[in-house]
Amino acid sequence: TDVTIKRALLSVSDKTGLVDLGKALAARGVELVSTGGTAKALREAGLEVKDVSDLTGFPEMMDGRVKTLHPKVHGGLLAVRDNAEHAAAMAEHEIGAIDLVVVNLYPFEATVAKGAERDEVIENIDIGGPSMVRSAAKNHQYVTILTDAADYDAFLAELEQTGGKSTLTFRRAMAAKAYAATAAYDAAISQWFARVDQQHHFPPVLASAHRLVTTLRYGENPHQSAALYVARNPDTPGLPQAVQVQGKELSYNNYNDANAALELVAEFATDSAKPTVVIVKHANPCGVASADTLLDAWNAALACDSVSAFGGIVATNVPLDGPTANAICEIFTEVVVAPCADDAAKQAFARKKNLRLLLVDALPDANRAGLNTLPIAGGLLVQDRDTGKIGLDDLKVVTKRAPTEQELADALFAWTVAKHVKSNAIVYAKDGVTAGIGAGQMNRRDSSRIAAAKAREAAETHGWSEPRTNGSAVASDAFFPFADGLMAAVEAGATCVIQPGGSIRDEDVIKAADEAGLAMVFTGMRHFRH
Ligand code: 93A
Repeated sequence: TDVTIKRALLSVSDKTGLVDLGKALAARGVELVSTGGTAKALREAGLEVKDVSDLTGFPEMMDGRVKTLHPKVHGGLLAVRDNAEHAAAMAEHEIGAIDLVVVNLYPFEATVAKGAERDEVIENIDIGGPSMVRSAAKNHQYVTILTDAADYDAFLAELEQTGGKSTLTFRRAMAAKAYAATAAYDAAISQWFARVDQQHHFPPVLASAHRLVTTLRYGENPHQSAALYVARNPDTPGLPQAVQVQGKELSYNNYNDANAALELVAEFATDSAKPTVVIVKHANPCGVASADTLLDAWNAALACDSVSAFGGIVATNVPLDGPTANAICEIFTEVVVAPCADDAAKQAFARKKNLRLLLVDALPDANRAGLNTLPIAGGLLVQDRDTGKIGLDDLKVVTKRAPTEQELADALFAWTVAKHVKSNAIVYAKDGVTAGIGAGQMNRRDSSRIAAAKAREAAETHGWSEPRTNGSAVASDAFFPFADGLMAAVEAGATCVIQPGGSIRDEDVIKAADEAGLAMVFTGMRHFRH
């Protein structure tokens, strides 16, 4: 699979490193073919170069728009060398194989950046260059493509090592890089069009991988423009298709919240999972419950924080039925998302014209691989999705008292919810229902207190004799750095704690837990979410 480099085609706008590369190639007896400016630069360095126009039999024409777009070039790049028909075509049309392509493109972005007029910008859309890059990269089985001067040295080192050859591993890596380069190039062009035509503006790295579905009325706030894109190539199986059955157009915040609700309810997709309801506000769950019926789950989730649930986004893990739909309709709800709804449920929702009902063909796979992106000033942070999952076997009991079976079940439930709550996240749960959720605070003790206060409020609202945090399990998305956060949970009546562990003060925290008679388990895994 090593290929001897005999003929190279060089066509570069940025001539950095060109002469050194040309000299090294010539010294190895490689034939150099080049376009106008590149040939000139090589000749000035005393190298022998063949003009591409001699190869094609056509002059460079139309202001250079047509230089290398010719079968003598692309046949030489694309021919499958051990294919008899391809070889015959090469012989018949006198097409010589090209082993190496060195191309960088017309400086489109630099031309835009310097504030050039439209005509000059358009003239700097490279056509022949990307075509050669793509031809060479496609045929990387035989052809080496270099699009970045930073790779010239590595390439020459390879020639040195192999006695003038390139390896398939190297060619494949360069091909991948080449397509990334042409994709980014086209993305920059499309972004320029969007900008000058005052359309929605989108980072090129995402624009190349995503397709615009629709512009939205506005973004998170009315003065922000916004749009919805979907992945061009959903290479991750397990993503649902959603159909909007009724209701107003979805807003930016609706999409964001519906996604948060759906991603959380998707954690309850196993065969043994009970009917589960998630209510989300501002991308945080404010009530989550599993119960024997969906209606019971709805009532329990709602009771957790009925104030916050007003104008909420509801997701279920099982098809919606009439009784549940009727109950949901009793309070103002922005969006309901579920896998399927029976006729009675659809009729119930139809009474609420504005309520957006989304039906998905399946719940998303909570464990699917994928990337999360977060824009930062001048860039983008990219990380794997948080697919970390904790089972019973992963838990380490660290207190004198081990949790009861019910405590363990509640602890895991609370832990699953906490993964979907913005940090610092504290979640109390009892009997498969969240009892109190503290989200998004800058310290863990405040989150604990807020969660407990919400549980007290719920008890007052519903006339319960005690808040549901009494006898609950409490989950913390990251370790308790001090015992005080834990003590807030003890005050609220929690009897079991689930947390990652790993603080330098773990010993203090465990001691405090033992003194309070708590059972505590460590997960060894953190679930920050910002
Ligand atoms: O105008 S083009 O789109 N038409 C072509 O046929 C073509 N072939 C190479 N631009 C074309 N190129 C580009 O010319 C290369 O991508 C490179 O950026 C540039 C090199 O031109 P020169 O060798 O004259 O400096």
